[in-house]
Amino acid sequence: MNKKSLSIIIAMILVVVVGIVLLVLLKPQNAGQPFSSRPSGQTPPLQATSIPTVKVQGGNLDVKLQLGTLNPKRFSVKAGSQLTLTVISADVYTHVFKFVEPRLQNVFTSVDAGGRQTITFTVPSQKGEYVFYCDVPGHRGRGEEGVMVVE
Ligand SMILES: [Cu+2]
Repeated sequence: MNKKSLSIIIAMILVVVVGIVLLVLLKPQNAGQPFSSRPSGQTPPLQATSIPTVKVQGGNLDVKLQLGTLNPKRFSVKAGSQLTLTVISADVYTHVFKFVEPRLQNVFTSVDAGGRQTITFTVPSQKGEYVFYCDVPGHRGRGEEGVMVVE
């Protein structure tokens, strides 16, 4: 095999490799990503569109925690109202209910496996979204996270 044909073969291999790389890089766009059909500039948060919002009735709400999830993931409540949360461990693990918001740090409870605890507090008068989660290491990352919508 002479030098010329060797360099032709190398050039062909390069073209094929570059072609494959381009295919791999471009494929996701051609296949169409889940949100590519959404008009640009309109990107509501994922939770707002895909997770139903449970409206709190009568100032009481059960929140069930279990490894990897909690229910409801999103609830709405009136600003400044009194809310009693019944936090339930729906599996064989201890869970810890907690808000991210510094002003809600007192709204906090630990529940033993299969147990329940109630917490009553005054919902903030400031409208907005307040994230709550399970504070047991590793649980929030598995999906034990939700949003209280104050409206
Ligand atoms: Cu947990």
